[in-house]
Amino acid sequence: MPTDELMTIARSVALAAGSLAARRRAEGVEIAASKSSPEDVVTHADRETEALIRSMLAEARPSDGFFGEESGADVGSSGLTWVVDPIDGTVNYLYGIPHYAVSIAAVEGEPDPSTWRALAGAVVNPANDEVFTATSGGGAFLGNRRLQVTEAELSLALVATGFSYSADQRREQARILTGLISQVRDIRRMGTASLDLCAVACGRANAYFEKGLSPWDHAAGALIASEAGARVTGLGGAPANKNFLLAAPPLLAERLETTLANLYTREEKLA
Ligand code: LIP
Repeated sequence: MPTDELMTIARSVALAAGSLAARRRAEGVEIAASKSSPEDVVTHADRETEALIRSMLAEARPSDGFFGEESGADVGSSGLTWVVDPIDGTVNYLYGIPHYAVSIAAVEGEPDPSTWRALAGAVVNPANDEVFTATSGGGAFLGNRRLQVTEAELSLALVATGFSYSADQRREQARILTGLISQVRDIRRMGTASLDLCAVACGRANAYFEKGLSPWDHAAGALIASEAGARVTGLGGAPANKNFLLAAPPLLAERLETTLANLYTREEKLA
């Protein structure tokens, strides 16, 4: 199927799921369970939204695989997998902060960010009706506006980042931030990886980096950022992965990656 048709499916499903998530938010959100730590929660709306996404994708593309944050993975027979975060920015959503997103990407190959090829993606923020989309080789868009990153000096870069649900990992991340913050314009911690990547794509942030992301956090946003001209990478030229992801215009990405690599200990680079 052409990538623009995959993107159309991702966008329409994300819009429907976003409407559901917004309705549930207005009705009041309740925690269903905690996951990796008490801070890492899943709401009933997360689960309901992923179930809607899963059913719509199964109807549209019954042979494809599915890899979702809340309901796990099903291998398909088509060679394509839908990588889904039903509500990215769950803590923002729980607290009523209007900065969360439905993130849906179609990838070719195994649902492994170090090997997959992202073909199409959509990130929808139901709180402000912004719709970010991209297709591989077809560009990135906010609505109908094509997106293109612009370079910035490191010292004038507005850098987005995020923190782990693990207190020990947050302690390490804060140490890195202490070393970085005096070398850049400022830091933003907005709470939603997919929208952080879209922020890089549309110039609301010059760069974004984070350690410990899950595949569904960045599957669609990384495609949107790269199609807008950003370099999306891991440390030391590795592909973006759970260990580390950075997105920025190419020259800034190189400077920021070098700066961060000098801040991480050898052990942290591998963790
Ligand atoms: C979140 C990411 C965010 C990260 C959080 C969490 P979730 O995803 O979007 O960037 O800092 O720790 O991983 O859990 O809301 O889907």
